[in-house]
Amino acid sequence: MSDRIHPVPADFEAAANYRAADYERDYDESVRDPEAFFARLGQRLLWSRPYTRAKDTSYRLEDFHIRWYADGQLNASVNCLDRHLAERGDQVAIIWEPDDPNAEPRRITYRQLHARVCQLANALTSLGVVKGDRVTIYLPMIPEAAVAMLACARIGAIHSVVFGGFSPDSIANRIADCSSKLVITADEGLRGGKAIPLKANVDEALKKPGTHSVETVLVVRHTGAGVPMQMPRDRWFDAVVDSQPDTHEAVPMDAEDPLFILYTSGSTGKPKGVLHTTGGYLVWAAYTHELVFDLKPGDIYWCTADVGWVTGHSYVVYGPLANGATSLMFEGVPTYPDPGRFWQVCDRHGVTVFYTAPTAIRALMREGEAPVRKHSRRSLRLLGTVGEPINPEAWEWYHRVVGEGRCPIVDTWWQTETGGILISPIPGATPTKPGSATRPLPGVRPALVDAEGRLLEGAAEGNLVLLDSWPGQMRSVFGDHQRFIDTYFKTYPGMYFTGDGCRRDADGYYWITGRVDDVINVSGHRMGTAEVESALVAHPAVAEAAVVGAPHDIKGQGIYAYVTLKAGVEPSEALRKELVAHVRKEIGPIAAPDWLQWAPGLPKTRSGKIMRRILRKIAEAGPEGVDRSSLGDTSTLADPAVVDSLVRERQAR
Ligand code: 6R9
Repeated sequence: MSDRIHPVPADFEAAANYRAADYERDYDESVRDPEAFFARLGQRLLWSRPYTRAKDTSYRLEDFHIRWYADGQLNASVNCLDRHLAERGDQVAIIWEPDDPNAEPRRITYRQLHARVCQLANALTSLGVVKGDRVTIYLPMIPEAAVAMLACARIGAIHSVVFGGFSPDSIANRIADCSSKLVITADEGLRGGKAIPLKANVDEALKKPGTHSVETVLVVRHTGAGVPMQMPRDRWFDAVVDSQPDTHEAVPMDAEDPLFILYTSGSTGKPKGVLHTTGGYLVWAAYTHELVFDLKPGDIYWCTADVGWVTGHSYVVYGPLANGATSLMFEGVPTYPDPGRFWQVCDRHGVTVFYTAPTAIRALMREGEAPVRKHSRRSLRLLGTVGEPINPEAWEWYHRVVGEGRCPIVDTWWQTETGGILISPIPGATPTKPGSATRPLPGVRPALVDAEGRLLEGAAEGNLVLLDSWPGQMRSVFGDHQRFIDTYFKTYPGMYFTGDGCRRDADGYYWITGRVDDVINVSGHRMGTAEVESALVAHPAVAEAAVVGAPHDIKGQGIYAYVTLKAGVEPSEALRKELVAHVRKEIGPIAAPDWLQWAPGLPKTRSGKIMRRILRKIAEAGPEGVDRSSLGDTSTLADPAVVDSLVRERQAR
């Protein structure tokens, strides 16, 4: 991988909230005196009852517990809304940019958002929802999604947001797992000009076994499409909410009372309900949002993630609103109506901080520079990425083309389980290296271990663990605490295991190499799939690549590469040879793909993660062809048809 260093730009550093010396000081304190450090961090929130102790955690299996600010009380909605009213009640909290570029954006002030959240909190109470009840939210990227989350938080109901792209089966499973009492949805969603039948999907889901706990479905009128309403279960959101008082006395929550559940897939089994609690989660979301994005008054901050993913929870809703920022919420997709949309939106609203995923960057890079250059992007001062390792090629393009070389890039490593960012540059403090998430934030203690759990020192490569807790850490798997302990704390006793492989260089920079189950062992050499992919993508003909291991007679595992070519490039035998030679040259002979299949598209989850499990199965198939049943559930893919074309290609080979 690239070892090119980008220093902190002098003008950025001069204006930054936080510089290198601040980082060293805070990091040292967080290790030397964690109680003092974390107690100070908690002071950024408003507590209705102050805590007397910040940290009370132990990873030892005999005495396992994770508690933060435990005797304190607060309410997340009060922290995101009421607290700001006196000083910035008329400041815009949420800018909403609709899917259709010709439709009107909405600007909602803190005062307006507070009033609407209070109304919904009153409505939920009148519908019998009480503290501890679960509420499923299945909404498009519209302000009502934030309103729904904050109204739940206000009355102490635990929200479970289900991404608007999930199927009726997935919704039903998630409702059944946590026995939701109420569902909040919309008539339809809109993405890239296409209507998504949300209400119809909920109707379908509620016919499935295990969903009888649902008493009420609130339906937001969004596109205005006619949808059948089943009385008395289904109620129009406006009809129930508009008549409610716009003040509400928030329910005080213990710091360790649950705030939300978010389902996430593991390597095996059904999705886990990752449980986050109130105090620690909000402290961490707010602290990291301000620190990593160098938040300043007047910033227009845009995180493109959907609220159906953890990034949307922490960095569209809770972090920015707890900090009194202006958060842009975008309903659409990067390529609609054209691949210049992101930059058109940046110009339209004067976006200063922009946070997206490498997959989006690669997709836009494939379209060339013209759609970017068409828009000014003058307001941008900081760029971020999250979700997967970013290949240096895409990093450099993001930096040079999108950021015109002036905007630092924060490559933020974290997980649904971690609640917020753990490893990332701090833009005014940390020189960056393309492809590296750089160094741990204050309060975070990463380490590398070998397969036996022995700690590795200095420059090394191994499995990424965390030696101690931080406030944003998940507290449990909903309904299955043992699964939480077994999944994360049994592999390496006394440590939290991330499931990621990682390299640390001589400067102490961390380079995430991908999930450990994505590491290929070629002739006894460990090979990161990300590394091979990065090399492939660095070739001018390649738009995107995914690499998996496949059984190999001599090497044990061989390297199987799926390659998507840039628009206008034709596949050929000569190009195939050229790409293999290119990887051999970039990394070395052991990295040369043994097989290379052209892929018109890659199977991705709707959050943009490549489903390597499916690619591995296709790559593993013997002469009898691909066994479709071995591919598992492909219905949650962004485009399930991609799988058919890959299987056809594979069988024809
Ligand atoms: C926030 C989020 C978590 C997994 C994580 C890792 C990968 C996330 C990354 C990254 C390299 C980054 N990941 N950020 N890998 N560099 N900056 O994405 O949560 O959906 O739970 O995924 O994503 O493999 O373990 P989640």
